[in-house]
Amino acid sequence: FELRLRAMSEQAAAAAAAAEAPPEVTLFDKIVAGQIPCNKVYEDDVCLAFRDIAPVAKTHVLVIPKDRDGLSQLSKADARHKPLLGHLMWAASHVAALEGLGAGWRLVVNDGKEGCQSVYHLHLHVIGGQQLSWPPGTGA
Ligand code: DGP
Repeated sequence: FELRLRAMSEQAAAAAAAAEAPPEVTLFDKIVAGQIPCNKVYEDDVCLAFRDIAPVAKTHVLVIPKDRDGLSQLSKADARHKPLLGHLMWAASHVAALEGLGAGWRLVVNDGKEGCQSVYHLHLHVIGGQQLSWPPGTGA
């Protein structure tokens, strides 16, 4: 039941976020700027990785580009973003290694309302630290 309730609230948050115009300055821009604190796991000149405020598993880290460059969501990607996207994939793998996820982990990108995206600043979820289940699907 709790899982179901959580899925419903994530859908509601995603619907609310999708209904609004994407903000000029996102919540994650504020984290990059140090205006909102985060629990940092990894940082370089291109990206920042920090613990998700509402973890879905023992390890749940978000990897974000410091400069969003139009990537409010993955479906906005065009050819110029290829190096950045590659860097983020590498950083996710690096974070998994730093977090000791050698037994396996998952990389998730939620896109848009039906993908349950709630923050419109591209982010990769690195999830693991315990046995995960599959498929993610509808949760119905
Ligand atoms: P998504 O649903 O894919 O858009 O994921 C957004 C994630 O961001 C969600 O798992 C919760 C997380 N989140 C939201 N606000 C904050 C915050 O202020 N700090 C941190 N660390 N995570 C946040």
